[in-house]
Amino acid sequence: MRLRALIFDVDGTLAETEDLHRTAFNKAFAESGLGWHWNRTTYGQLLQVTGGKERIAAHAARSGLPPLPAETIARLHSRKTAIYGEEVARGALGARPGVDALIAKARARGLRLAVATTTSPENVDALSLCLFGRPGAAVFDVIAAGDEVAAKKPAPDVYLLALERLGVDASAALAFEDSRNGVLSARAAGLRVVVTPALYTESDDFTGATLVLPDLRGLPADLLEDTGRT
Ligand code: XBP
Ligand code: MG
Repeated sequence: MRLRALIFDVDGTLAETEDLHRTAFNKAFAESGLGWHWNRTTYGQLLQVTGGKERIAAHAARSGLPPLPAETIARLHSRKTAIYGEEVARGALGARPGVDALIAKARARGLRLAVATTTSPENVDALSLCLFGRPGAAVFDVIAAGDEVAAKKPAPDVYLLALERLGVDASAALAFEDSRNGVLSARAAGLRVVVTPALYTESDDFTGATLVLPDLRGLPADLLEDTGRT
């Protein structure tokens, strides 16, 4: 069967964004007077919880603190998103090696492109402008993001939403991920997954991945030809 679409995770896959997310969380916590600070070790553990709002709630629970009201979490997270967006707009990030070339090659072959991410649509837009000089909708045919689905990764929901919007069957698409939760999500949606581990996910278990590569420069050309399925 001919391959028809590529579906990209965002954080860790298109760019090494997580440390900027981490520092944006810390700035929002400092401004709010909460007194929280997530170092890299703490953040690495918290990344098992997908979604920033969910991560804030998990930290309170893990620290034995009373649960934060939903409005407080929403306010903190919205401030964190604004800080992250300002940093990204300053050009703080670059695409991971091979990302630009793969997107160009896929376009040249008539493949459709999508995003399936746990982060918010505004973060996808900010990152897309920074990495590619164009908003998300100008680079990707479909963006499935964050709170658009009931259950975030590792649930399949966001990949299923991307496939539905693409109008493509899972057997005719290929996913790109950097984390175990991402692989579980894509696999549960019936997709094959290529993994390029990122700074925070190097030690993840990528069982189920079709291929694990240091970066996308090494993607075998035949993976873009057909799906290997009949
Ligand atoms: C990564 C995530 C996100 C980011 C922060 O998702 O789990 O929560 O860490 O973004 P993916 P938000 O790799 O699937 O893109 O604070 O906007 O959730
Ligand atoms: Mg990721």
